[in-house]
Amino acid sequence: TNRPIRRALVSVFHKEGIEVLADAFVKAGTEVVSTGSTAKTLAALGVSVTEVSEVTGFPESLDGRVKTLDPHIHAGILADMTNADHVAQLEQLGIKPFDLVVVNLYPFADTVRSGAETDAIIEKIDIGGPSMVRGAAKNHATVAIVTDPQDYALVASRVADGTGFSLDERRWLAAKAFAHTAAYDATINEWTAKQWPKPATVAADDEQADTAKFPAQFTRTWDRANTLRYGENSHQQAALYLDPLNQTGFAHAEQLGGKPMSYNNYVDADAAWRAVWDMAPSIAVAIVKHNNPCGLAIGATAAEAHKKAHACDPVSAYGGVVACNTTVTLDMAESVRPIFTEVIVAPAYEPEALELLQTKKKNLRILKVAEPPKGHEQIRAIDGGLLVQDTDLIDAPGDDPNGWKLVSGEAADAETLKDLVFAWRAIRCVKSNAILLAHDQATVGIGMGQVNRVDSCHLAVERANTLADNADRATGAVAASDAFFPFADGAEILIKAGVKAIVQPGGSIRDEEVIEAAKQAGVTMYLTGTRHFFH
Ligand code: 93A
Repeated sequence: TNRPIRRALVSVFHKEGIEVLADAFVKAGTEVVSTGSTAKTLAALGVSVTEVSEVTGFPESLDGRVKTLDPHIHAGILADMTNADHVAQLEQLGIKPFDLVVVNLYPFADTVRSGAETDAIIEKIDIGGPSMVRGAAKNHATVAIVTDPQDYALVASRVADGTGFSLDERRWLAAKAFAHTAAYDATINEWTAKQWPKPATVAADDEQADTAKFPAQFTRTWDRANTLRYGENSHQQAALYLDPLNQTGFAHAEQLGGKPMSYNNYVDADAAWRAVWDMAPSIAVAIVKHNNPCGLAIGATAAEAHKKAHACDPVSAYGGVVACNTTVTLDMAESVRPIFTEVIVAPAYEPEALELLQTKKKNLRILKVAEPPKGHEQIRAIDGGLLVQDTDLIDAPGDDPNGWKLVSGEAADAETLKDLVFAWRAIRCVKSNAILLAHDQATVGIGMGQVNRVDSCHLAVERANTLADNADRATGAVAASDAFFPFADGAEILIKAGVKAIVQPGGSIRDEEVIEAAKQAGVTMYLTGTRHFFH
């Protein structure tokens, strides 16, 4: 089934790596047909190349929009040379078949990311390229299609030794080629659907109009970055995929040291990264385990923030993920050093800090992320579907303390209000039901992920009062609740433990009972009007 490669069509936007192919073509005496600048590049590398326009008898025209879109090219790609009738027709038409097609497409996604004008983006929608790719992939019976520069070395060796590709290999190449054009079109769709939602002039009144945010089809292709050793557990396979239109997000973190990232490392580090940026512009450090913070703090320095965050729950911090929203200093690295830590993530590292972490903590995964998290949509798979929502950011109406409603006790003094604002921002990264106690810009007790709010209150108080040398951290702390108290019982636990102020959304039908409990104890209570569930 092997088919030697005698005649090749090459049309590539990215010319990297092409010298490997050129070398093989020269050695094997392969006949090469090529488009404008690809032909120039190949000629400069010593290949005797025929211009596409010579084959078509038609000049490349309309600023390159029409180059290969011609039957002299496409019949050569699509003729199945195992079919006698096709062979005879080609002969009659005076068209020679191709054995190999090498194409890569105009860089549409790169152009969108570069912030180019609409016209420039449109011009980068490749038409002739995908047509050749699809044609050659369909006709894998006799043509090998190559779209991935990673395969050039393989192609070169098959050209040079004269063997060509087997049918199985051509099928595999065809499958890769279809994935390539599918991804390309999905990216175009994602961009155009956002740019051009259904206008009111064509949307019927009774129909749910498309919006730029939720187009009629959610089509997007992520590129596989790497397969992971395993998923959440060792019997689950897993891989990381990257969004071609967002190349600065956490998933694109640069790893500067340590063991390979695992599935759970990605989940936890992403949560930690998000948590610290909710505190910007203050310097903050978060320590996350199992997608929940076991410590989060603001400090005057990164080292101080880390010490405060660690002190919240030194037991749980063992084997945690540490995120910092500013440069990791040598002091902070020293602070992390004695603690078993899985991952550290930050926007930058002092050179001495990086060296210390790389040399003294060889297993520690060190991640550098270019930009703070953005408000991308959140996607969660359910059986047979996807749920898509806006990312919950610290910009909800209830996040501005100026809009909070004082419903019990005295207005908080400046210090207390600062802690309440901290607690309210911090509660967002705690899984519901979430109760968080804070003091001096640091968490001191966190109750997370319980199926009722009373248990979360017990847990927060218990942790505050048992996990540190100073065994009564609930007294004088402030408390935040991610959603309203359905009954007074949860708030009563916090009040009994000695908290001085509580911030919560309000909105329960029993708000009055909850507020009354706070009033009785003279505890300050604010209602934000907005909740921050995190499921
Ligand atoms: O504008 S196109 O859609 N029209 C075409 O007929 C055509 N043929 C090849 N773009 C076309 N191509 C693309 O040109 C290829 O996919 C490749 O990306 C690029 C190579 O052009 P050059 O060799 O001039 O750099």
